[in-house]
Amino acid sequence: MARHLITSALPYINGIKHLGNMVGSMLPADVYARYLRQRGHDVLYICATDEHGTPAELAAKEAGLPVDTFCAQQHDAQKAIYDGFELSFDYFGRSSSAENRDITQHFARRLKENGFIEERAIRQVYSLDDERFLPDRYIVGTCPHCGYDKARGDQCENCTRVLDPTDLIDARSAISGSSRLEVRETKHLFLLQSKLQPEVEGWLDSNGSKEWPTLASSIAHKWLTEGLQDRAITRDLEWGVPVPADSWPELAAEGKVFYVWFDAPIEYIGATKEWADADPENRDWKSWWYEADRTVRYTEFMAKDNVPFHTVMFPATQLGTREPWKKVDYVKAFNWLNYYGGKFSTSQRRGVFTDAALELLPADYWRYFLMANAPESDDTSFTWELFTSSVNKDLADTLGNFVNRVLSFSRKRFGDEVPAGREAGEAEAKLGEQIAELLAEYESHLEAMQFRKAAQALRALWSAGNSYLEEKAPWLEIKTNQEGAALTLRTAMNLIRLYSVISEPFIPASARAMREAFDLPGDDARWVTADQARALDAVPAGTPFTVPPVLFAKITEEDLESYRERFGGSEENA
Ligand code: B3M
Ligand code: ZN
Repeated sequence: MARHLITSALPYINGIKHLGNMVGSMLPADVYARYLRQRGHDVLYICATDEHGTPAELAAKEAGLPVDTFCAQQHDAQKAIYDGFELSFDYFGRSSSAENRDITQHFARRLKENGFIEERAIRQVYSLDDERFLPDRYIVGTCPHCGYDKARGDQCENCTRVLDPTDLIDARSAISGSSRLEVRETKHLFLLQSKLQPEVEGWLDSNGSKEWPTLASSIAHKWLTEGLQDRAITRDLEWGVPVPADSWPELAAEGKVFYVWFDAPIEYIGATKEWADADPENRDWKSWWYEADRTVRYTEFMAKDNVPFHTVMFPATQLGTREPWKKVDYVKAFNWLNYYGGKFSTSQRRGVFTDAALELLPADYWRYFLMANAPESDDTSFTWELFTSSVNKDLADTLGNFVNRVLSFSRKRFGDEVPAGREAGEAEAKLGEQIAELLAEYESHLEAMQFRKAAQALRALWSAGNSYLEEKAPWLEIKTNQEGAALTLRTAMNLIRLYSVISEPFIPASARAMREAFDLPGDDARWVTADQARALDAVPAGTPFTVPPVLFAKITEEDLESYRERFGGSEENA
């Protein structure tokens, strides 16, 4: 048994996330966490809302709410959706917590003591009408590179170039629209990443990053090759972790707060402390994070744009404290999920959002489709056509139909208990071998976090049941050989029980329904061994069972049409 610390990138607070966000971080982390728990490992899966920064302040303003109220509401709204998706967080925290404030300030103090934080005077845009500095997205104007007239102070959305607010042409305040702006000098804290570069490189070379997916390791190395820049880690904002007055009285008095990307990764630790503070008698956050290297394996899940922050900047921050903080062991990074080849867009609300998805269909449909098509080696696309065919073929026909057919036929012919029938024969031995082999394949893909391949292997396991059933054809067999038909059905029911265990990481609700079909007291989802898979006898004859309601309803042509209409299909995105 190992200890596994798992985190997924913290969803930003400014709005409901889309399916691309879901498949790029939280969902695969959940699949992995569930699998490891079933195997008996000690798993701690931590996530939180990322609540600071200008987008939060601006979204709150748009909603007409104080930013703390807005964040509290949005946190609850996101949490409810993730519960709906059955994400099995051990804790879902908030980066605005007192825990994160304390730990972030502690990090900053230590970095200062060790000479990795420096105060520098920089020139920033100040709005005379708003009476404040305008960091990042608080300033808009025309992009000097492409001429787009709604470019933000930190980046042009049109050409994606990273900007400095002073680059913008015809700059104006995003708050008031005022263009009475001037450049003023103000002091900020800088993290001296350039000084930490050699250590980050040394750490990356020695920590097994060569085994990471290329996507993660190549991005990390690219950043290092380009050279780490010192970065401003404070902002002039109301909402954020305050710069501690004991270390920087002047900046604290000016109300400076830390930049969101400084405190967000620290919230992985902060949220773990939130988890422990909720039950201090029984939970120990430090053993996961502090001097934990030898016992804990730490895996992070994220989309590719988040990789530099996690593989370079956060480790640099940790190393600079000169304290034994747990650093990431494995980074699982994802490409983009597109919507019909175009981008999912939060600002334009294009694509399928997590709230709407759950209104349409149960979580398992989405979980399965998304993981089976996860953008691992490349970007992939969501289309309603692909989604429909995957749900109908794999979930409804291959798995759901098998379950319902076997259980209802057996009940009709043999009653409410698993029938006895003959001893297992050659066909069952062959099936057992095949299942054990496929299971080993499935496990190795899950261990390697190769989710598309794992989904394929899972599908192959479901198909093997169908082939067995077709071959034995118990509905014919029963006419001449009652005992033989009973054996076939008993074996098929054992497959259902096996499916209930091994499908759990992908489709937990349906797995539960399958498991609960059998009255096996004390049965849990504990993983099966190869021998158990080969024997297929966990559900003995005489076990009472019920027929669950249809596991997966097919998506009809009319449904498909209505989805296309409601969400927009290929035409709009071509
Ligand atoms: N909040 C993800 C994003 O909004 C960002 C992740 C933080 S992880 C520490 O792109
Ligand atoms: Zn541009």
